[in-house]
Amino acid sequence: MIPILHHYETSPFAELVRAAMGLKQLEWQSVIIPNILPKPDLTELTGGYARTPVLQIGADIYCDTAAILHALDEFKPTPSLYPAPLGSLHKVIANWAGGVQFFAHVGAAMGTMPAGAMPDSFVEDRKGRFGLDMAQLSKATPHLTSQALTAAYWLDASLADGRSFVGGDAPGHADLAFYSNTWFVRGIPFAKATSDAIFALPNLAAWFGRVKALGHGTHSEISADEAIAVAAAAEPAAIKGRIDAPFTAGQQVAVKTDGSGDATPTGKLAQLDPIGIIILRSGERCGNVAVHFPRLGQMVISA
Ligand SMILES: N[C@@H](CCC(=O)N[C@@H](CS)C(=O)NCC(=O)O)C(=O)O
Repeated sequence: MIPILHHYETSPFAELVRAAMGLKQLEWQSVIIPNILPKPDLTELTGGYARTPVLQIGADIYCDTAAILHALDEFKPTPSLYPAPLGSLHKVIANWAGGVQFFAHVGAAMGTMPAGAMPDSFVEDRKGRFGLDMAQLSKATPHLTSQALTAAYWLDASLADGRSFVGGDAPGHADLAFYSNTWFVRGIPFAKATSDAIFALPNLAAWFGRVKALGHGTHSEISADEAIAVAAAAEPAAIKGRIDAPFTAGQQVAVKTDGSGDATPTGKLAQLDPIGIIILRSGERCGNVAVHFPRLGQMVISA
């Protein structure tokens, strides 16, 4: 089974997963999805989750980079995305980089863009779904820039002892999470001043080059219809985890992403433990699928 990534080029979280494909030298298939709602082909698979990216392995659908990286590590265990000595601490660092620091980097970069630089449809989508207000964002830009630069300074200082990656000799999830934030800032020409300040840090700049050199593995493009047909022809993999009380196996639940107003996927609960959440559901076109979420950042509600 070849992993299928549903993504679009400019998404930093998608870049994180593409770099994970590179770290593991994986062969994968790419489905380019819209960067705004509606996303009918994606939500056919997820049941409503509409963020970017989503990974598909047969009839198993992984929402959020935390669930995606865990899945890729099971799919091809070596080299690990959680190498020693940090191990699971990679997840802690990546959670910070992908949370408050993600908003600092994206806000700092997007706040520099003049009115009209982004399509109205994009601005409206982000306003409706995430409360993005471009006027307020541009006022917050100096503050957000200071937050991003502080993270850059910390990273540069950590690398000053000569280590190649955040945790030592081997790259892992934490590297990919820091990398995707700085990659986004670097890709926005209006944010050149911030990007220049970040990349003036010599240890960080050299580290960025090492992470970028991991590449993206090898991929080919397929259509959303083809990806849905792959799910329809497959059955979800056997469940390995347990269900933590007070929930019970088979219970109908909804999984709501913190801070998201997007549609909430519902299905029969198949796993709920610190490794993650799995619901079983079916779609008209995709048939039976298992939809996976990380445990952190998702609220499970009896439906
Ligand atoms: N916690 C999620 C965050 C994903 C996320 O917020 N992605 C952004 C794009 S980088 C997004 O979904 N934007 C709205 C969209 O693509 O429709 C993860 O780690 O995957």
